Amino acid sequence: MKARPIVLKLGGSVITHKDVPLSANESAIERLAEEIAEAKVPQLIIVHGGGSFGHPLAKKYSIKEGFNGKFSQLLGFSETHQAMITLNNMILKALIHCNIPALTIAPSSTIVSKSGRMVARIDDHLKNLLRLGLVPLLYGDAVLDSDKGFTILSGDQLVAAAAIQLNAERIIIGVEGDGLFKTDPKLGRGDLIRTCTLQQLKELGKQTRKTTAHDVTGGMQGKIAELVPAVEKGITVAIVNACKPQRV
Ligand code: IP8
Repeated sequence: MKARPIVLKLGGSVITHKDVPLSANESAIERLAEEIAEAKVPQLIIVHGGGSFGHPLAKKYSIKEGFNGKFSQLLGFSETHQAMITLNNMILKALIHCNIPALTIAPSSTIVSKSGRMVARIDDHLKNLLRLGLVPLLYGDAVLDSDKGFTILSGDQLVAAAAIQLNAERIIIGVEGDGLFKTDPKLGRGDLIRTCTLQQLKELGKQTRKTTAHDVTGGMQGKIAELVPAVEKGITVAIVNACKPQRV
């Protein structure tokens, strides 16, 4: 491959209205597609989160916890995945509209996790797409799990796995806030961390709150836990405010 790829995550709270179920933030999606097109990154992988499409349904049906044997939960699994492909299609459409040759890889059809962790390699498939000049597009999804029946695979886990397997140059995580804070900015004592070492990131992971009300995949703490192994491999991670124009 020519250049080392960049893996970009579009956070669910950026591309959807997190408080309104199944509500996409269309203007943010269109703006981000334009910004991605302008950036002309030679090897790019995009992963998006679930926001108000994936998380409320995953929570309602306890999808992350695994299959409980009930038919109603099977329908919930289908519904969660359906919500994600609906959101994915909006993003795909916006990217294609901006002349980005994106191609969706549906995690539910390609990945089987083991106790919630992605064990398979996806790099061959990604490399084939990148070689052709395509932009692989993945997303957090409801996936089959060899131990639990099914579960939720977060976009952050996919980002880290793709970046590690492909020895990415960089991970860019587009979130709703300005990045990592020493204390939770929503609690009023935000102190933005501009740069941080691997050791500091590990410490922060312990201090950060586990979940937000809407998030089944662990909020910022889940994000940090997924990113640590990528940073350990020497991959730089930038966490940027994707709600602000031109940050991504
Ligand atoms: O928003 C979760 O992905 P994330 C996807 O990246 C679902 O954690 C289906 C809840």
